[in-house]
Amino acid sequence: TTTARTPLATGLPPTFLWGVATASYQIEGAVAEDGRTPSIWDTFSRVPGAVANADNGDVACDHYHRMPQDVALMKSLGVDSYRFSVAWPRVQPGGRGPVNPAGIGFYDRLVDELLGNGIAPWVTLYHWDLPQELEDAGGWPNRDTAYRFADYAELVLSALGDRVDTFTTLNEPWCSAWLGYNTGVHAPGRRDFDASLAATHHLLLGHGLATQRMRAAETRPHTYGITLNMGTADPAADTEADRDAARRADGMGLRLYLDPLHRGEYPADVVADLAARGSAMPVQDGDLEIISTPFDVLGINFYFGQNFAGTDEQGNRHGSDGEPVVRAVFPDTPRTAMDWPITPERFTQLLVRLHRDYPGLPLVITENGAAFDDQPDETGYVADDDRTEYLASHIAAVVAAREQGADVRGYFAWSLLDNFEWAYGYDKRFGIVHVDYRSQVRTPKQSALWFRDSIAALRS
Ligand code: GBH
Repeated sequence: TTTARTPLATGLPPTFLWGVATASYQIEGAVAEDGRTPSIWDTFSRVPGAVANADNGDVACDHYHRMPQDVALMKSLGVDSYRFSVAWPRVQPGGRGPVNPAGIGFYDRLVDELLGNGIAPWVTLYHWDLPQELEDAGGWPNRDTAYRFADYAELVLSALGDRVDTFTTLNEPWCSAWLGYNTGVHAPGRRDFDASLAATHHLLLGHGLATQRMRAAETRPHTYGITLNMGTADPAADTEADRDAARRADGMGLRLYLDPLHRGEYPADVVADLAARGSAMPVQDGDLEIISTPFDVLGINFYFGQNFAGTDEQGNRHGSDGEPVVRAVFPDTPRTAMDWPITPERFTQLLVRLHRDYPGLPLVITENGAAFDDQPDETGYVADDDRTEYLASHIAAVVAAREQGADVRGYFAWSLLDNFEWAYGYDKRFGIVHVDYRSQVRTPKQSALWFRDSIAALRS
């Protein structure tokens, strides 16, 4: 039973896809087993100061050894689908060459376990664990990595495509490119603006090449897609400076990805801004045709919306580097444990805008959720009213967007389990199931029971 006071979600059809999501490095552990080679996150998490408390994914949720029990947990929640990522350095050690039978064997067993429990596998090919050997060869700023990714995608399709219907290529390429190569807060921790632009282009190229290669290799039809992180970018005030800052944030964060994918061109205003600072996307002939290869579903990861100001606190429009100021100003709302604002109405705004500006793309929410300062009782149970309310209000935001025409077909909660939250380590808990990292005991939180009951109610 649940103690949630929040009303159950209504207004969604029985066919709506309900799921939970995870990612390989965040839950699997077993980083040196069965031939897996290091990824950029194994390396980065060893850099002093890179990850809170010097945490790493060596053990994480030990999912690699507890997979059947974790599938049973999903089954108990009644979800239709499980979104997980495949660890490239398990399946193709070093990022080149033939498939590693022991590595792909894990995902083979996972897929069978899911199907045996009536849960549809939803595969993400790349959730940030690039084989370190490929980073040593230049990483995503090196064009060759896009071709290596396409080879890897075909290996996975050949091994799992007989049973898996949905393959998404990349999770949040903005994070890989911008946080990994420009701000350096994610692996591989580089700080080079032009390298991050090259990474963006080669991630998108890799997506297009992989989609083409999988389609060519398949022996039955599949659903292909990509997942992007999306916020909203509104002007902090209705001034020319703030409107321009919001345009720039939206351009670099959203349109730089969606325009080439959907329209086959980089946005002209962003290209002009880049040229003004002497930078450009490293486009070769034919690249945009590859990048805009048709795909079937757009995955959306939404956490919060932001406002932007075009001036610093002193009112200057340019920073010390001479670049225009684009300063995030969080909306004045309650915050999560990440200090992120809680903005469900911006979620509706985003989905309606995608429907208007990028028509014809079926949408699935591939991640939505929140970290809060959970207080487990002596049995490990967490009465997380805050997370329950976050999920309920954001699912209601999806219902509102659908009523305005947005073609949203599913929703995956982030995350099934508390897990390794990247640079925040194990401090931040996004799970709807609590994990005691000493005992590895899993205990569904109130939000998980609410999610289970909501799904059941919508089906009945
Ligand atoms: C997702 O990243 C990841 O896919 C997932 O692995 C992770 O655990 C989860 O979210 C929770 O963090 O303030 O400039 O960074 C989400 C990363 C965080 C990217 C919010 C966009 C807002 C812009 N997103 N961020 S900025």
